[in-house]
Amino acid sequence: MNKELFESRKTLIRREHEALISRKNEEIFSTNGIFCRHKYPVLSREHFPMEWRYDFNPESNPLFMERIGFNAAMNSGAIKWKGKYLLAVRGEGNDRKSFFAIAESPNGVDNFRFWERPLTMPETDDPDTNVYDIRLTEHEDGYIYGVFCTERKDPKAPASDTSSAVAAAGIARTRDLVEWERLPDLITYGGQQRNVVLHPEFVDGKYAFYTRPQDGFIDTGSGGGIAFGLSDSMVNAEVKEEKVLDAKTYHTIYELKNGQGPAPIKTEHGWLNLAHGVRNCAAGLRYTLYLFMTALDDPSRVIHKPAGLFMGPLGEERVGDVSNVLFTNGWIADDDGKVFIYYASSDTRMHVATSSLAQLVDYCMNNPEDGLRSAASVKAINELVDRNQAFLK
Ligand code: M1P
Repeated sequence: MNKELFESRKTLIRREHEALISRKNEEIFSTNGIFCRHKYPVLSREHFPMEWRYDFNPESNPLFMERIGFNAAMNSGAIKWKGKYLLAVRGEGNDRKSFFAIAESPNGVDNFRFWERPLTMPETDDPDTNVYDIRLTEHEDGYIYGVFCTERKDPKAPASDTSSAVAAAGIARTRDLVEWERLPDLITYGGQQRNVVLHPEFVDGKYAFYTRPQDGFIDTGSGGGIAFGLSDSMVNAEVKEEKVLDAKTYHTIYELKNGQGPAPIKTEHGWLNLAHGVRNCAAGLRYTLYLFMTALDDPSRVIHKPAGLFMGPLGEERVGDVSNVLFTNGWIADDDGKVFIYYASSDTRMHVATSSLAQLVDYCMNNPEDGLRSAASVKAINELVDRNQAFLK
């Protein structure tokens, strides 16, 4: 046995891993003044703990080879917990299976370290093939809920079809983010479901969900957009009626489909909502993020919606397993009004952008809405130029 090789590889890989996870991040100056990107991804496949990847026994792994490989650290739920910034990461193994794992940072922008083990999510009687994109909601009932996509092979697919799947909303709850109680999947009547999110407060004494009814596994078809519905219970959650609150719309960044991001944040002016919109182009599907505000007395009523995208994939963010994608399912609002927006690029890695409630509210309330025609966009530009005349002399 070449003990020297084992030790030297172990030491080198440990040193480089430690340097990566303790690297300080840097805020990048933003000309838009709305949010600041950060220089480095906060998590990537290289961040997974060495103990999850290597067999540390020199007898059984004399070459210190990786035994379990990881492909991506992406679409993460987020929560501030006991003073720490936590991401409920969608890890994806080389085996294509996604799973959840908590990574913790002292400041929200760097030094994210995974907890000792991935999260053990209990299964229902109908086991999940794949689970992903968890949204964490600290509900006023006292639980933290995780609502996520559970994917299973389509039982109606013929034997020759090894791709067709069915997506539904899985639900689990916890009080400590370690022990999770799995509840039955959400029942809805609008086809399949992905991007389902629990609202943090009761609405009319009921649990409120943002849903995304879809005809098929990929196509939303007649699903229509981000919808809203109420359930009497979380233990047997059922939304009988889904009302579309933000419809997919011709010639917008959410022309093909859209989906709610994380649970909305309450402000004195309304609920801040962050979502993703998808459009088709010659390069394939393009996923960008957008922001809108709903009424405090009725979170299903949109009251402000700036035109177009809030963030789109830029530079290296454009490239990855599924290129040209930004996706978000986690953000954290601090007590001082700072907001950490966690987003994944191209289904590969996690980033953070920082902003504030004041900036996001100002953006929602004062940036022009989409007039849905080129002429309306030109009119909005001209109105801004007109208003600027008095200040540019
Ligand atoms: O690959 C891009 C995203 O595709 C899906 O989002 P949607 O259901 O809106 O198409 C999700 O599977 C998401 O995980 C993924 O990032």
